[in-house]
Amino acid sequence: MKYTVRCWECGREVDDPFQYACPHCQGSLSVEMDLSHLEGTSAHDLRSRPLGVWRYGHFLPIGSEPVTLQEGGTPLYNCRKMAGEYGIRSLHVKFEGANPTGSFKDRGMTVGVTRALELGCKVVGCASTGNTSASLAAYAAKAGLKCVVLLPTGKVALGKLAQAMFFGAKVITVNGNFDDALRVVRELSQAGDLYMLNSVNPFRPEGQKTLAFEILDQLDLRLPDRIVYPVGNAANIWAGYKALREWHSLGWIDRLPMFTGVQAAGSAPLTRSFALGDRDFRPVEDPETIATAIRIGNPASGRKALRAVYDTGGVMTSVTDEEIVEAQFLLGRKEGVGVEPASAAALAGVRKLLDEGTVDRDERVVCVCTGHVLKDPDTVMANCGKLLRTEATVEAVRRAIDS
Ligand code: AN7
Repeated sequence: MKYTVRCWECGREVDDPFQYACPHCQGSLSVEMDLSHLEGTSAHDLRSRPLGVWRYGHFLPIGSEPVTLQEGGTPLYNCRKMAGEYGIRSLHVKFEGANPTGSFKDRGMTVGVTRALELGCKVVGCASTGNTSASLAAYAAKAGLKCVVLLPTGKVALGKLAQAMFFGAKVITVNGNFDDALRVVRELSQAGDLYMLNSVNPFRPEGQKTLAFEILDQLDLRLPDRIVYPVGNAANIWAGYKALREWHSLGWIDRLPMFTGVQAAGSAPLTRSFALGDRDFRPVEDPETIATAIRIGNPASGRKALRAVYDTGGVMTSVTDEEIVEAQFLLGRKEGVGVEPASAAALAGVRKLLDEGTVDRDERVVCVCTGHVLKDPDTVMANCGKLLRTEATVEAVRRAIDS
């Protein structure tokens, strides 16, 4: 695998594997893959390999045996009833909850933790709204690495916290939000305390590219009109765009779908700047939303995400907590698919954009649903009505059924 790590802003090559920003301009980094050996091939040539992250090894900057939990290969559901409810031609859900730790983060972590081993690191760490920490903890366990995770106190869904602790990470909650935790982890990584596996590490989004590759493979390379992502720290939507740009550069596809991002209304810095037509953004100081996964005010990959949206004719929008919960329950009860609130934001965004007329009813849309419903049982219980408890008799149970 030949590749170069470059500053995404100024284009300079960055050789030091322990830099997470450009030493010259502080811009964010990106891996540039040399794909010349794939010229003259097509996406069909990969079809004999099992669906999953490592089907796409040619597009990943890893030369060693990967640390893998068999991530990727998640279902793409054709949600006909949801499509009917929303009044759109076709709506697919890419269900990332089916990954080993229940979120899309596993795609980046298999690459990131393998990279940590290649570099001889002993300690890995991240800041997280929850899913990154759960995923890193699992892959660090598999790799035999020490793992440190920093979480915002009181704002991490129970399932995610339980996973990080279960897999043996050193779990530290900081008094502040995700943006504060990321600042501290950046400093720790610069001081050499740990190898940082947040998505500012350019190897993480490389793994996350495979989410978009899989969507196209599962649609037999019939491009959807639009792919909709929930947006928090903003790396995933950019990774999808980078992925399809790579296939486009090889001539494997002839256009790109419209990359569309959805933020929660209480933490929507990118949506605000999109509305102004800006390519940069101002952070939100006190982000707040029920979708704690995307409760992020200063998205590290915000500028990259805006590029993905502008370059493909997509949009950024935001949805309220009520709209998120409504979409989450509709998907569960119409389709039997359980996703966490942040993931449901993507669906709620589709409904809103349809109602506004921004999304056409004739479009074929794919929603990326990033995490499993079991990640956040508290939100489910708070919105489910109450349990029915009765005497253990047929009569009492019949009364309860009819109530
Ligand atoms: C379910 O775990 O940032 O826009 O620290 O868990 O690439 O950040 C999680 C993000 C969407 C947003 N859906 O993805 C973390 C973290 C779920 C998530 C996102 C996250 P990005």
